[in-house]
Amino acid sequence: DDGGLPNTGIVTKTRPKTKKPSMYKVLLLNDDYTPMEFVVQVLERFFEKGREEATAIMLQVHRKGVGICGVFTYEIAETKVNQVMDLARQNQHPLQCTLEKE
Ligand code: TYC
Repeated sequence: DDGGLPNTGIVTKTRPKTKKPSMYKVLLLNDDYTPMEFVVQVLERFFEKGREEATAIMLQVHRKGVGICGVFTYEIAETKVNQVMDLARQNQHPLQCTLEKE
């Protein structure tokens, strides 16, 4: 079946209607002032990381300048970024968190 209208010669392609949502990386950026312990706690609290993984990600950001906290749909990624930025601001740390389309 070509899925087209009958007797019209119009042929349309059928495809599954379901689309995978675009995914977004949440990134942490390095700075010289945010305490390492604060970054580890952010990763534990908002990204459900255990102590070891949180520490590894924090050190990756510290050494390389940027690191991935996780990959989410847009709405979730945006919420995480806002949660991190709000907590950093409350604690007067310059920590920057952003999102990037995969
Ligand atoms: N570079 C910071 C320090 O030496 C630690 C740090 C790590 C800051 C990761 C931000 O996203 C960050 N205290």
